[in-house]
Amino acid sequence: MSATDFPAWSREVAGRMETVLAGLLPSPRIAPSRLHDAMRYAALGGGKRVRPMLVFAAGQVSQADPARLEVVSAAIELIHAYSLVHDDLPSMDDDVLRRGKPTCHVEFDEATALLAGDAMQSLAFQLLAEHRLADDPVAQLQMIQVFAVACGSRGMAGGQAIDLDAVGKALTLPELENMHIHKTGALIRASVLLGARCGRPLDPQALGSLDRYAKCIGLAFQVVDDVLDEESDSTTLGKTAGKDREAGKPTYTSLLGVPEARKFASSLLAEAQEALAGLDERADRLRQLADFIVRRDR
Ligand code: GRG
Repeated sequence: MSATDFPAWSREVAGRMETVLAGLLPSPRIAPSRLHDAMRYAALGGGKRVRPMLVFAAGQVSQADPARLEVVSAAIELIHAYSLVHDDLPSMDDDVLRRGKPTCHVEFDEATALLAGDAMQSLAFQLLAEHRLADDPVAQLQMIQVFAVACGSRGMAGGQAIDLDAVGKALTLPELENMHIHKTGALIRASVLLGARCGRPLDPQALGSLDRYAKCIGLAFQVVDDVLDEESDSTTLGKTAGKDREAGKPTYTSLLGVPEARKFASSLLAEAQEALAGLDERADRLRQLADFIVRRDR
């Protein structure tokens, strides 16, 4: 497939993820079937699959085996799906719409949604432990450690704690950035780093470039998310638009306004592209993905 045909490539990754996740998630015919149904409801049939795209694009840089990238992508999507299910619970964002359908706790019930999130998190780590992801087992253990930190209190879950604490408060720009580096950025960064580590060992300079790219793109993703939350509608987004403003949450648009937030996203995009300057055409998918993340409309 041509390197320029990004839409076809992104559809291929999304289709592949659907098949891979459907095969890895427990069947609803196996007990406890309601829990398994809820896990499949939350993880299948929706989402842009941006994180798997990042895994596959980073894997191209190190010429990684696609079978390894599938496992890492599945694990990351399961963590992402768990975070969305828990984030939507009445005790957190209390939302009723996700990926264009009722949230997991609305479709099932609160306890089942909580357990579905828990079980998806466990399944993610089970997959990383069960499948060969690196030639060297120690390198694989390091990958799992990097991933665990990205998901935990020093990563995504910690970012969510900062987010919950920030409701109704006026955060400074550095405080907002810190929140999003953890809440949204940590998993996006892990997608790039783990995808790259599935293949041939990269030199420290290339790894540093990918890390810088991932940090910029993780933050840009959130800035654009804030702009879309402000400017788009619930049907296009598949989730309730304008929720953050309504809840009194600090966002890039509440701090900077939409035009400045857009400019900030563009400067992060430029920095992400600049970070890849030393890499050859194997990084082209990452370059295209950076554009997609900043220019998307949902
Ligand atoms: C509950 C531990 C815990 C963490 C929740 C990531 C997160 C922390 C909550 C998700 C809620 C949210 C709106 C976060 C902001 C940006 C974001 C991660 C949006 C959703 O990601 P997309 O746009 O979603 O990639 P799709 O549905 O396309 O996969």
